[in-house]
Amino acid sequence: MPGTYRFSFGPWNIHEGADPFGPPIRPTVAFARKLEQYRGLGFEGVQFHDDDAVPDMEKLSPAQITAQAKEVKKVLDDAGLVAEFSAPRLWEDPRGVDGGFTSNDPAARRWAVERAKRCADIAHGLGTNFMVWWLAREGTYIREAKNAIEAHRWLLESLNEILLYDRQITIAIEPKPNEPMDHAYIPTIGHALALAAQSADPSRVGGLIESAHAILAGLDPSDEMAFALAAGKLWSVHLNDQNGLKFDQDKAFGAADLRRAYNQVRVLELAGYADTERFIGLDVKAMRTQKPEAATRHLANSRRFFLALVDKHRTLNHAAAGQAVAQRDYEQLEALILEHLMGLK
Ligand code: 3MF
Ligand code: MG
Repeated sequence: MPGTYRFSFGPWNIHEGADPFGPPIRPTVAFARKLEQYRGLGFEGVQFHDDDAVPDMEKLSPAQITAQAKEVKKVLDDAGLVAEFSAPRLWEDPRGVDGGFTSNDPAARRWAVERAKRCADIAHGLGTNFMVWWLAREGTYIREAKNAIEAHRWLLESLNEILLYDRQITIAIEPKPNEPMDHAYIPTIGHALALAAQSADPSRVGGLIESAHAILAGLDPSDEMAFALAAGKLWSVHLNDQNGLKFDQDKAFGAADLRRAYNQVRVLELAGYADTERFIGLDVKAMRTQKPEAATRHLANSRRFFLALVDKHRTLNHAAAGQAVAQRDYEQLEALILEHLMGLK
């Protein structure tokens, strides 16, 4: 019996459509209303930034923060949803303006670590042991602004402090090569897993791979995933698509390159990812032009395209593909794949 997939997204994936050149164009959807839509769209996992769960966390004590996170857990339970992870949103606070863990300012670095501790508390309150670190501003606008050697050591020290603070927490690092910074310090899954290996507890540090981030690094997302899967370290994904080297587009899964999307599905299928507890996260954005009533289509569509590609993988003539591989007839293999994807045979 082939496994079935579980899907997740974050509340930020239902959004007002603002971009750097224009203000919001759709009304804000209340958090509670967003949660109501998950099931209908085919999703059961909710991804949280720490302050998605506890919006005013900077003004609250650790005990109050945990209590609020537990309240959110009750809402999730009632809606038949589960929290996948909590992620420290360091990049919106003025203290994180030049990065948190790698800021030149020791007070900002201390703040970042304390914030990450609260984020771990929030994860537990929400009923999960899982954190994701997208290292938004951990990098530089100009290289000379920081000592990168020192910065990498600070990053590792921060990671270790969280691992020692919370013996249950597991952390997936989400690499991205740029944006908002010009140069980000952990641009690929290789960097993320090297950091994990040096950490105080390598068994509790893994990776989350986002398709667009790999593409922005000039890499193939399915090979990035394979690298993590081979090490047992692919703990979540942010599937989406990206049309070349430009701003992070977060297009619907498969929208720019269907064959590349197929290969991501294929590698997840080869790894038996569906049989794990892990989620298929869809980090996709609605186009600015979408009207409010049609501003969740990108989520339902991405999930549908993913499942259609799963079906394509499962219904491929694997015997014929295997034969082509055995004969090193990759022209035949390629034709077989394209014909199958296009429904020609
Ligand atoms: C940025 C991202 C982020 C992260 C999110 C969770 C807004 O390019 O992809 O989404 O995925 O912060 O870690
Ligand atoms: Mg992402």
